[in-house]
Amino acid sequence: MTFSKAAIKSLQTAKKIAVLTGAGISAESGVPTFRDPDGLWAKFKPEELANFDAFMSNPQLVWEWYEHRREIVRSVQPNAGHLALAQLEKQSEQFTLITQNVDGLHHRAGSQNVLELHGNLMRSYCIDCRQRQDEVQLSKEHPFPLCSNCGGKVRPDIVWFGEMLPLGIFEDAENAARHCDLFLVIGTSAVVYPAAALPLYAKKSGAFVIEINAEPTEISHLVDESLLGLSGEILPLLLEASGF
Ligand code: BJW
Ligand code: ZN
Repeated sequence: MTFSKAAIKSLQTAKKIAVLTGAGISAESGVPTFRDPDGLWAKFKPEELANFDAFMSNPQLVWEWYEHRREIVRSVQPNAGHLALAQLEKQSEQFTLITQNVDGLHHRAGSQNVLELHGNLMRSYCIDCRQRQDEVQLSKEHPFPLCSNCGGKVRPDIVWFGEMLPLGIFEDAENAARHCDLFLVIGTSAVVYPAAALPLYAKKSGAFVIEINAEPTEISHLVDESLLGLSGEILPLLLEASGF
């Protein structure tokens, strides 16, 4: 694959880099995306599982789904795309990795400055007293977990549709997007807001925006460079071509 001079130069000269990742970056690790033909939403409807009302009406079903996804994530490893971003961070003056993913693979790859916009699959909390309750054990007798502090229902620490993003995290992400020289958008269909607005904030503020995705997306026509292909292949090549 060949890269444009402008893309290489942007990597070589950027002092402040911000990155937005989505489910696509973890696909090569074996974590299903949401909207691909074989993705999570092909089998499970978001309205049945990814909102608070669904959880309240059937916590057992929702927990079965999350437990299944926790098992997948426990069994996989970060891929070359995650590792390339961790390497880029080490060699950058200022670097912010904003992720919509809840799988924790960026941390496991060694990334440090990570903003998790949509929560984390391995964390849970009580809907009544809000205490963290990460040690969730499901069994036939306890098909969904109850709080050890107050007995309330425990839910996954995931941002569902219609819910606010964690306090301060989106503000930090927006700040990074508005003040970077280079913005990378990787493996996201860019349809879920407010995350999908971040590349647009970066572009409006004068950053060079590069998208890496398996297929064109909602924002492809707005970015400076759209690289079509697998992030686990393109990212290492792009870093190598830029002398990292
Ligand atoms: C590869 C690859 C490879 C594959 N290499 N690429 C109308 C307009 C605007 C907004 C709204 C609206 N109606 C409602 C809203 C708001 C709503 C929203 O945006 N909805 C849209 C869908 C229309 N947003 C919200 O509700 C957010 N909160 C909010 O707005 O709060 C304010 C508010 C509060 C109260 C009232 C009103 C306002 C919260 C959003 C939370 C999203 N949560 C989810 C899932 C939770 C469930 C769970 O994880 O268990 O987060 S949704 C799901 O989508 C998940 C993801 O993080 C998110 C983004 O998906 P992503 O990562 O882009 O994945 P895919 O599958 O879509 O794309 C993968 C891409 O990778 C594809 O393009 C592939 O081609 C590519 N790919 N392999 C490179 N190897
Ligand atoms: Zn509680």
